[in-house]
Parts: sequence; structure tokens; C-alpha cells
Amino acid sequence: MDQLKAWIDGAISRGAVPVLTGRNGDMDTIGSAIALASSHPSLMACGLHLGRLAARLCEETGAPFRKISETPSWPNNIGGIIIVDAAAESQTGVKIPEGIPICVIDHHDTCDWEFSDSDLEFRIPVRSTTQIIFSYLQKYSPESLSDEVRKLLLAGLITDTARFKHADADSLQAGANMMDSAGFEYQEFIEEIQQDSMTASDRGAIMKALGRNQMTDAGSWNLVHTYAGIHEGRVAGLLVQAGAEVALVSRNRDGETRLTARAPRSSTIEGVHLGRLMEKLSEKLGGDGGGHDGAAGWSGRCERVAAESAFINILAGIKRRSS
Ligand SMILES: [Mn+2]
Repeated sequence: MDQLKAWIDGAISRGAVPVLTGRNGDMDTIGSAIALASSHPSLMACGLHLGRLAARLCEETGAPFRKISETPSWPNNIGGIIIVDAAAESQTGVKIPEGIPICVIDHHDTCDWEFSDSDLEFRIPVRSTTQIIFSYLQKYSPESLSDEVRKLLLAGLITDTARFKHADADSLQAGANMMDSAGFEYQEFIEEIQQDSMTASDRGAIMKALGRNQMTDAGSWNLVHTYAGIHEGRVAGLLVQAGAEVALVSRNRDGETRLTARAPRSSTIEGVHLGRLMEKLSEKLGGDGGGHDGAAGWSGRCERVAAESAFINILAGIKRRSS
């Protein structure tokens, strides 16, 4: 943690330091960026996209976040770039300029970043990146822990653990500490983040994706796969709830294919590690991918069907461990 503090101090002393989020704009990446940025005026939370919940929470809490393009014009006096909750450069969707020191703060099992001497990889196997940011703020900037910041951190922890379903002792403890001396009620906050209005086109896209799903045996694994234009994570989650041992949702846009996979705990216990599977996929097909054992993604420039078959081949090669 002292290493992280030293890196950030060094970067700030050189100039402005953008805190860049993952392109999915989920609550963990957005919450981490904004909370960390609140600790110093030279830090600025920015990224390609704000997910729906993140956008709503940012509006409600008045949290500062700058939306940037894929090729942003960075400030001239940039002192470094911090990237939160992204296992690879492509997961930010943003071109990182060469020669600028970077610091990656992450909790994924896999890492596709390349580091030079002036860079720092700060990767810890915790359940959410906001846990890391929370520990940092507790230690070095406790005055930043306003109710708004606590809400953003807690929301990241809640969504990345699927409301503490995938929690462990440390993440439960972190949740309790985030609530400690907070000026809002946990239950009210849960209700606040639960209300999620869906548009007719969202609903249509999800139903269509569910309607064209296919069941395949990949070696000893039952795989359910489909393609979707949007909401791939949500569709994959629904397929797992419906009983898939592995769910794969693909999409192709402008020549780029993106795979999103999910697996229930029963499958990860028996040997599936989707993050490593996606890493293997990027060795085979290029592009990059990675993630957690039960949730991972890959993106690259190839045909959708080619990416799907490569995924299925790798999955078929995974031996089932008896639990
Ligand atoms: Mn995360």
C-alpha cells in the first residue's frame, strides 16, 4: 500500500493524473475511480462509458466523472495514468499514450498489461477493486470518506459480489467498515440501487438473445451460448440462473467480436476458470481477455463464429474435477 501511495504522490508531483475506468462502466470501476480521485485535486476520474447504475448514482451523488473518447486529448502536463479494475488495455477501450507511467489497480485473476520500470501493478485477489481503494483512503485520506464516496465504494462491492453472494470474510468486513460511521442506512441504500428501469428496446434485446440460445456439449461441460447486441453480461447471468454450466454470449460490432462468459460456483469448483480460458483464447486468436474464474471476457478482431468455436475447443479440453 505504501508503494501505491508513493507512486501516486510521484505522479501527482509531475502533473495531472487521470484515473481511467474499464469500458463496461460498471459500479466497481466507476466507484473506484471517483472515490480515489476524491483524495487529491490532481486526480480526475474518466472513462469511455458509464453503466446505467453508475450513471444514476453519479447523478444522485453529484460525483465528478469525465467521459472521454477512444483517442482522448490528454492534458500536456500529464504525470501518469491510473487504471482501475481493468485486466487489459483493451478493457478500457482507450488508447493509452506511450511513455507515460501507468499504475493498474485491479483484482482480476489475470493480467494482460505490459509494464515498464516506471509503472506499478497493484493487483490483489479481493472481491472488488473498491475494497482496495477503500483501504487506501482509510489509510491515507480518511477525510475523503464522505457518505457519497462510501456509497460509490459500497455499490462496487455489492455489485461485484452479486450482493455478497460471492463474498468472503475480507469483503464482508470491508462492507461493514464502509458502513461504519456512514450517515445513511444500508437497507435504504440497497433499495436505492435496486430500482432499475428497463427500456422497451433493452427488454427486446435481452429476450431476443435468450430466444436464440443454443445448448452444446463442450467436452464434459454443458455450454449454453447465444449472441446479443447489448447487455451480454445480463444475458449470460440469466443463462447461468437457468442451469447452464457455462454461459457464453458473443457480439460483433464493426469487425470486433466480444465474448462474455459466466459460470456458476459449481463449475468453477469442478475446474472451470473462465479468466484463464479467455487468456488462452487471446494467445490463440490475438485480442485480449481475462477476468475471474466465474466471469470473464475477451475481445478481438475476428469472426464471431471463429471466436465461439475457439472458446468451445478450449472449454472442451478442461477436465472435470470431481467435487
Ligand atoms: Mn471489479
